[in-house]
Amino acid sequence: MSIIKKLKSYDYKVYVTGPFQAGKTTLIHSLDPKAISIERDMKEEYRGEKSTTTTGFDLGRVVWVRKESGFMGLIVPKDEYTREVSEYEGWIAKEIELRGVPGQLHFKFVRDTMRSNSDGVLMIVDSSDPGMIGDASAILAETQTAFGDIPIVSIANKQDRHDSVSPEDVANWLGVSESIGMSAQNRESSKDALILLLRRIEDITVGNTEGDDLQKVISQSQYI
Ligand SMILES: Nc1nc2c(ncn2[C@@H]2O[C@H](COP(=O)(O)OP(=O)(O)OP(=O)(O)O)[C@@H](O)[C@H]2O)c(=O)[nH]1
Ligand SMILES: [Mg+2]
Repeated sequence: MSIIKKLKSYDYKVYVTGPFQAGKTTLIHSLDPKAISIERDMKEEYRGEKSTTTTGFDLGRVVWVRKESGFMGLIVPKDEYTREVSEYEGWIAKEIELRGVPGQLHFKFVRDTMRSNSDGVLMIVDSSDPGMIGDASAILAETQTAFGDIPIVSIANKQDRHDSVSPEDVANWLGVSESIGMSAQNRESSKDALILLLRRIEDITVGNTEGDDLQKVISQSQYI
């Protein structure tokens, strides 16, 4: 094991990117309620809402626990896992660092700084906000160029909104082959999206180049 591996406090680092107000911070807090975020109140409304926007980063820690490697498993917040570790004796446990970045284009320098040692990417897009297609494409291109060939899973977020388009339409917006429907406000769907990425990461680690058909994995896999 290299010195860097020994110093790392996680097994996999997931970089969460995407355009302004897509749902990156919401996703990370859904998965880890104790996540920390450096953000500020927005000065003006965006699409009728005055929310917060990330100016620094989000940092969440979760553990992916499975009884066997082929299972989907559970995503447990790190502090909860630490408290209840005896319940998971004999399970496979992988520590995951979730690193969210700002979506505003001018914070590119922050996105660049946060990338090191990432193992996979969740690219979050608001399926109800076609006005952000240009920024989403720019951030996707920036991400693909910077990372080379680590797994990037595209997420069509806010599927709960009546004005959202389908995940297939979001994939077409981005020019990618697939996109996964999700609502970051719903913990279960956030968890499924993260697990799909983690399975892609593990496929590469163990040399399975076929990858998963994402929607098929959700419907067929045993949970724990
Ligand atoms: N309806 C709905 N609203 C969501 C969802 N996810 C996030 N939101 C809302 O969208 C707004 C932006 O969410 P954030 O998580 O702050 O988005 P972000 O991508 O971190 O935004 P920046 O930090 O500005 O790049 C907030 O008002 C959230 O409550 C979702 O799945 N459904
Ligand atoms: Mg944010």
